[in-house]
Amino acid sequence: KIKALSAPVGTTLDRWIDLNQDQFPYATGELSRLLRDIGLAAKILGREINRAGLGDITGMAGSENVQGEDQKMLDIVGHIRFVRALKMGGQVCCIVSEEKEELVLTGKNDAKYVIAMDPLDGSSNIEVNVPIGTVFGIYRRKTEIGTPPEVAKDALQKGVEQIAGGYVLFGSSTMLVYTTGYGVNGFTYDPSLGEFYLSHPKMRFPAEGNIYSINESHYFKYGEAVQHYLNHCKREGYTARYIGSLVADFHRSLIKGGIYLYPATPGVYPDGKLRLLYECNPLAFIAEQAGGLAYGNGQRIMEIAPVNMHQRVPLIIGSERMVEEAMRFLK
Ligand code: AHM
Ligand code: MG
Repeated sequence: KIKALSAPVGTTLDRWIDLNQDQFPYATGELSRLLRDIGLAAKILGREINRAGLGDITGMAGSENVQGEDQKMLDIVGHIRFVRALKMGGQVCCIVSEEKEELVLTGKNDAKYVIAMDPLDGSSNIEVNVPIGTVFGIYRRKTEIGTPPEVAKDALQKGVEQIAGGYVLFGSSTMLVYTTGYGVNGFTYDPSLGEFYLSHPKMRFPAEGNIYSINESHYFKYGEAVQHYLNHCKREGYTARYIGSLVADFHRSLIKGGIYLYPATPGVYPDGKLRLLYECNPLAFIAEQAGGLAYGNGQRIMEIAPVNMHQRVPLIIGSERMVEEAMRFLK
């Protein structure tokens, strides 16, 4: 296995990608270009988000997405910005997006890669100025290059097939955190220079942690096992933190040590709320690369075989010890 790259803090994202490129002797540069396209789309979307309160884009768009939820205008803006950047970049043949029921075909049938993404997650937080994020997972296409991509073969791949996974956190600063399977690195955006800089090299979950993150208002809807676990968290004196923005809640766990749970709520979300392909899998990839764990339905998230592009799965993700402890209650 190729060793995780080390580069000094302050290296630009572009330079980092070039250095990484040298690590893959047989790579032809397409993945590097794709990562750059994502960096560019993140900058463009970040600009819209930063001035969101000024335009009339924080409200409802009047339409519903696949899951029947109201779409915020910024959700759609995020989708459009990413699709445009990815189409122009030409490295992906298709896109699975939370905002589109069908597979988005880019028309680039010669492209090698498939991307699954939630262009703007946590959108209920937009109008209250709370962190939101983009989540993405990248796969190699399984159909032959030059042919039209297919849902079953290209979109419905297991998380273990990801060759890159990451998120952009639009918080008090904008960060891009991603892995290509050789550790996790975080880049912070400097708006005055228009560049992402390596700020968090080789990110690792602290092995321990004492922060638990869950929507506890559903306590009586969760099964007994989850209730026992939550009682345990309180008895142990763990700290509760819940932003309601998956990327932000995950990022805090990654930095401070902690666990995030979105269990099933029978009657409301019988399979949990979060989507396997473009919310759980990319974060699971990052979690495992950073020494953490990610489970759903007692199974490693990345080993679940998807049957539907928008399927949901209960999620338990975070620091190793905390996830193991929760799993003991939930088995
Ligand atoms: P979204 O994709 O519609 O934005 O929903 C996903 C979000 C996650 O960011 C967050 O963790 C979760 O929904 C919060 O759900 P709830 O409000 O039920 O606690
Ligand atoms: Mg989402």
